This record gives sequence, structure tokens and C-alpha cells, in this order.
Amino acid sequence: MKRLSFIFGSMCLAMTQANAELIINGSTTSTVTPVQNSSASNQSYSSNNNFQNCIANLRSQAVASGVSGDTYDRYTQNLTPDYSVIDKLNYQPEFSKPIWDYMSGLVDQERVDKGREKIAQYRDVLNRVQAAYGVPAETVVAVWGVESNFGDISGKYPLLQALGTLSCEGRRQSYFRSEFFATMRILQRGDLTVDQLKGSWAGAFGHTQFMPSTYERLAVDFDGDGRRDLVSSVPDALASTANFLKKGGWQTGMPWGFEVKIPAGASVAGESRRNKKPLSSWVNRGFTRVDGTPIIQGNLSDSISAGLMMPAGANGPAFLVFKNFDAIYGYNAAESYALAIAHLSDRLQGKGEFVTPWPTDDAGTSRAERREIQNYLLKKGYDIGDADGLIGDKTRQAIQQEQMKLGLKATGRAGQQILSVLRNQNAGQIMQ
Ligand SMILES: [Ca+2]
Repeated sequence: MKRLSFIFGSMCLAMTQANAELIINGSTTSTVTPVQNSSASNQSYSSNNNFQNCIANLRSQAVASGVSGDTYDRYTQNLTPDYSVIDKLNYQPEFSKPIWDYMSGLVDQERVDKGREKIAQYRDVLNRVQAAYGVPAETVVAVWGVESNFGDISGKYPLLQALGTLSCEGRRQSYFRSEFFATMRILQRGDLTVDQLKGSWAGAFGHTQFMPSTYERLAVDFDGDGRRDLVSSVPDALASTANFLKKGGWQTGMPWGFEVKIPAGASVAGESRRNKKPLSSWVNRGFTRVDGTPIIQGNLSDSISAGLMMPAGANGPAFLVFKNFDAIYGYNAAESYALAIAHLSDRLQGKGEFVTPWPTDDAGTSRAERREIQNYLLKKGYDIGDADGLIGDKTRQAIQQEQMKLGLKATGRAGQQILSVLRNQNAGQIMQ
């Protein structure tokens, strides 16, 4: 597993959009109890003095892990804590997020178009990556697109400061300490500089948002300059992602999965991604692909195993997923996240959207539509910051207020319903 999401398990459906973007930046935090606000939580933090003591006390552990004493002293000498990362660690979303909101923001036409541009731009590199690791270009580029929006959003937290703080405060200090030490070993090796090592608050960095320990294990030098550089070398980043998937069990030439039709009356209780069964058993139970064609096609055979994944229950889209889905899942340990990458890779190959609609009367919106909603809210005078397409708590509260005015259910969701109302109101105003 690439990063710390195992701490929080499969909680990502409870995340706000702001937090979904944090996934892209390599971190997830969400649990279900109310958050303490940052001014209150700051009072419980240790003083800077305690931080310096803590860092000094970690020196022997760092040295035991392979960091030289000189390296440790050099990089901790002027290190100061940044307690905002503890607020991020403790952040609890106020709103829950259904999977259709999650998917519609991560896999929208904008990301498909940009992904196709990147595939064209890096065609030669991707061909060589595919030849070396057996992972298709579209899958590698889909990871890149979901992780950092193709390198646009890779995080701004200085890694040593963020990981140093997380090593001395808050939950999971031992986990963050090993990442803190790994960061110093990377610097010691000379692959990257301190200035390059900026990332998410939790320490994931570069185009493909590897944690430092993952970088040590799996990053590769693919452009041949002798350095493994996930920050400024796209070829290194793409090949490292392919290497991650290959080491995670990727099977060349096999699909991640596909959407299926659940036969009428079939019992699907207990079925899951993990509960894999031979394809013959799904065929015998009457399952077909969603377009009605047989499950077994191409290089698939009876004995290959797949699990039935129903991310929104039996009334939403259902998928048979193979080992390659698990390899993608290893990237962030959330089924919705893996499905976003899998679906984006299909879209990049020219396949269409899911056939079965999500079980909702208020479908999700693309990032372009979210920006449109935010622009209407700004026009109405709501203080929601920039129209950046990221639906944070402020945007959600503004949507809630509008929904209450309209007598709609105050979900705070940036869905198609509120978009359509705001669009009509705006058109009306322009007419007057
Ligand atoms: Ca390199």
C-alpha cells in the first residue's frame, strides 16, 4: 500500500470535495465524529521547545534506519513544526459524499481530454513503459490524472517539516517517523533536493504522489540520468507508477474488470471485490456484460476469478473485477478511488460511461459544472473563495442555504438539481 489511507480504511465515501482533493494529493483523512476547530486544537499542541526535544530524541532511531548523523543534523538544524498538518490529520468532514459525486469529479470530460493530450505527448515514453512493465499507457496515465491532475496539483508542504511535525504530534507517529527518516535517506542519496521535496500534508509527493518509503522501494530512473526523480521527470514518474502496479500483481493483457448486468432475481448478498469466484460460476448464474454479451471473451477463460463489486448497492452499477483491479486498489486502498482510475483508463481507451445509472435522482457534476455553481453562488454574494471546482465546506454551506430558500432538501451537495435551479435563475436575471 502506497500511503497512509490504511489508517482510515475505506472511509472515503464520507469525504468532502476538499478532502477528495487531498486524496489526489496523496492523503486521506476522514472519520465520523465532529471535528474540533483548529484554534481549540492548537492549544493542546506541544510547544516548539518540545518539538525540538522530540526531534533531538529521534536522532538515534534515524541513524539506526540508515540516516547518517551528519544528514540528520543538517536537515533538522533549522526545522520548525507546522501544526496545520495536525489539523489536517484531525479533520473531520461535515458532509458525507456519495460515490456518484466522487466519480463525477474525478472522471469528467476535462480529465479525459487532458489525459488524451498527455498520451499523445508522451507516446514514445509510454510505449517503452508498457514494453518494460506490461501496464497499458491508459492505466498509467489514469493514475497520473487522478493522483495529481497530471502534475498540476502535487502539494506544497515541505516534506521534512510536515513529516517532522507528524512524527512528534498526533496519531500514527511511528508511521510518520519512518516516512520522515525515508525522506532524509532520499536526500542523502542525492536523488532529490529539499526544495523539490514538497507534497501533501501527509508526505506524498511528485507526479504520482508516492510516500517517501514507497519511493525508496519502487521509484525507478527511466530517463537514464542516474536519478530517480518523480518531481520533475515525467518519464521517471510514469515508469515508477507502472512498476508500482507490476509489483502489485498486475497481469499483462488482462482487464481490470467490466460492468455487468445482475440477472433478475439473483441473490448477491455477500458478494464483494474480495470474494472472487471463477468466471464459470458467474456465467452459470446468468450474469452477462452490461451490454448483454457473454462474460467470457477474448483471453478470458472459465477458471479466471473475479469478484462482484457493487459500490452503490445492487441497484447501481455492478462490476466484475479481476486481480488488476486489486493492483490499482493498492495505490490508495479505497474501492471508489480504484474505480475512478479504472474508469478513467477505460475512457482514455475510448470506452463510454457506465451504462447503469447511479441510484440517485440528483446526479453528480463535473468540475466545470462545479465551477459554474460556484460562480452563481459568488454572484449571489456568498463568500466561498475562488470558483475552483473544489467543493469545500464553504461552498456546501452556501448550497445548503440556497436549498433551504428553495424548499429543497438541504444536502449541501453540488449536484445537477441545484445546478439547474441556479442556471435558470441566472438566465432569468439576464433576461430582465
Ligand atoms: Ca531519472
